[in-house]
Amino acid sequence: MRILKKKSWELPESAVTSEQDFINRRRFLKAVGLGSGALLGQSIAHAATSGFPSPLNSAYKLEDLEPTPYDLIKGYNNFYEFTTDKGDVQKLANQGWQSEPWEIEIGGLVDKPMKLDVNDCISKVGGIEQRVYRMRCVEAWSMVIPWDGFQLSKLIDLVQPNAKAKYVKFTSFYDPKSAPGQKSGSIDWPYVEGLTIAEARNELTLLATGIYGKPIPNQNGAPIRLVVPWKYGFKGIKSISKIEFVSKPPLNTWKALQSREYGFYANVNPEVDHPRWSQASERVIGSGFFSSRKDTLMFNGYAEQVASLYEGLDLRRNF
Ligand SMILES: Nc1nc2c(c(=O)[nH]1)N[C@H]1C(S)=C(S)[C@@H](COP(=O)(O)O)O[C@H]1N2
Ligand SMILES: [Mo]
Repeated sequence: MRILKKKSWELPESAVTSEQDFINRRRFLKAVGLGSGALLGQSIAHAATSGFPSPLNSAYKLEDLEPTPYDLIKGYNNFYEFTTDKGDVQKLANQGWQSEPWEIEIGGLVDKPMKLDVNDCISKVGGIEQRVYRMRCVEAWSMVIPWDGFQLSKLIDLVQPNAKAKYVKFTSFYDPKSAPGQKSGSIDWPYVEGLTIAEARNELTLLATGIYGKPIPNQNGAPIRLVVPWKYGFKGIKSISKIEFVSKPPLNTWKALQSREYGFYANVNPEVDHPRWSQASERVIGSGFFSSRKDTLMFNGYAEQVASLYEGLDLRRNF
């Protein structure tokens, strides 16, 4: 990753490891007797174990959609702290990086700052629930993921932001010794993301601690990651160690990398193309040998819940 001729975030979608390459490679490894467990030699890490099994919240079920197979959700990942190769994240995130125990610090412009273990955090907010959400990456592929987690608004109520708090800044871990991608100079680590307070309080906004009813795998952002299903996937910051309430919009990692292509809002919008590819449709991961495409929905299908947040905002300029 160090001496890329083209920086990876500048690659067109077609140049990124395709899902089919990934599936073919897995098939090959299976055929030669290296199933996932053997291949990874991994002792399964147990991130935040609190609250399982979690009850399904049937208000967020997505009747019309089949969840993406678990193997694809945990085997096809973007997690640049480890590698830019989607098929290798699973291996590299399970070779010595510790997602347990995990402390999370919540502070900034709040009346009740706190620093606590992630499992204590889960108990304080009253446990977790399961919700099935669409997930749409800015690279124009999508999945359907059954998350376990809790509504971020519950945590906001606990820490009580004051009147000056207008945005929420999220920061991932920094551990270049066990996260090889962080040795690279191309990204200014740690990974940072941000939301407006209203976005953070929206009913859809989750802090996820599980997938498919099990603690979230390292490669998906153990032990706790953000899920904002109406935004492109890069807003869903993984492995959060700090949450701060601030007065100015935080400069998020992808915007810092390439502000012409990636903005602060990053709302899924089929009418506003990426400068180098169309956002009108998406490749459905796991939809068979010739992954089918489907039309991308405004706000990824969540307009009813979030459109009011952006009334009067020019979505073309505020991408
Ligand atoms: N810390 C961190 N969070 C991150 C990323 C990353 O590289 N580092 N990649 C983002 C991108 S581009 C996507 S599409 C999603 C992928 O999540 P998944 O691997 O669980 O599907 O995580 C997002 N969160
Ligand atoms: Mo993404």
